Amino acid sequence: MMKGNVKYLGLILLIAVLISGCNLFGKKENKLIMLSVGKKYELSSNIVKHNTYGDPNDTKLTDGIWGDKTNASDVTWSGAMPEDREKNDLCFYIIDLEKVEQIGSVKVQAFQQSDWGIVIPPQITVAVSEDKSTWDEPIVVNKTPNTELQTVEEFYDFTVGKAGRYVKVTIKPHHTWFWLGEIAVLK
Ligand SMILES: [Ca+2]
Repeated sequence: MMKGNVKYLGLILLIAVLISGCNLFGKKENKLIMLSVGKKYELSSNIVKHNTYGDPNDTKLTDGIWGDKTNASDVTWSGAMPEDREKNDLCFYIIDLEKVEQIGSVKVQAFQQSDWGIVIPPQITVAVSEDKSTWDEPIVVNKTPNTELQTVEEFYDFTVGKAGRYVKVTIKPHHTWFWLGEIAVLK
């Protein structure tokens, strides 16, 4: 009986070590520093926020929390669309990192829930600036939304490799709602 218990304890210890090892590995993977967490951003004036699933205090896109891909109605999502969905003007967000930082990359999370009329943006661009007046050449990521798919979590990755204080993320919507979870500016 005792031997069995010892074996059992050993197994628990082994599992504990494995789990902590995985966590350590995870931490290593997350070594990329998120420069954008807690930083303020401004929105283009044509952005209409969703009444229920919007971003009332302009905090959700830089709170360091990714959107919950299992639930379009989760509070982690910021729902928005262009004022005139026919005209489909570009919508943008400008994050202020508060000082010039070396920016390695930017990662934007979007979500699609077709039956809600939420579709991933066909294009997102990222540009950086040190003074908010002169912008570097935008980096473009295109995706082809498939509205046949009910739910889609999509990440848009931008390799920047430049110094800047302001990060401008421009969304080209799909003539409808777009759901964003986070704009992560990584060192
Ligand atoms: Ca977030």
